[in-house]
Amino acid sequence: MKVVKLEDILGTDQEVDNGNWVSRRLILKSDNMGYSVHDTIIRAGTETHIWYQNHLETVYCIEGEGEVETLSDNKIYPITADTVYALDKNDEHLLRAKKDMRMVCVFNPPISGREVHDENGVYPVDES
Ligand code: 9YT
Repeated sequence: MKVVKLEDILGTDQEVDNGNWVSRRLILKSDNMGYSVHDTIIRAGTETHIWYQNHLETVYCIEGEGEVETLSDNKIYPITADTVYALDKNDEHLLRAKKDMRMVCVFNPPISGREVHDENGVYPVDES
């Protein structure tokens, strides 16, 4: 069995900061679980364009306050603690944080480790 403590990955390659968010990647592709698990802080006052065309993501907000706007229909979903959203249609969206938001994110297929969004809000396909 594997045990990972958040404090042990802070400041390592498994902590990825893109400015709007910092993603602490706890379980990665190399762990061979079929998904990755991240503890991500979305910084207050930011808006991030995201479109995971190659991944499904489920996000559990455990702290903070913000909203998601899905761009196909311009619906706005308030997101606060104890709320899950699942991007089950690879939904293109804007993520806005009113307060710092702490999110537990699960990706299928798993993230390898260092990915950040490209200019279209996408993570690349990992062919390795
Ligand atoms: C909630 C969300 O999609 N945040 C962007 C970062 C991403 N979840 C990650 O890599 O942890």
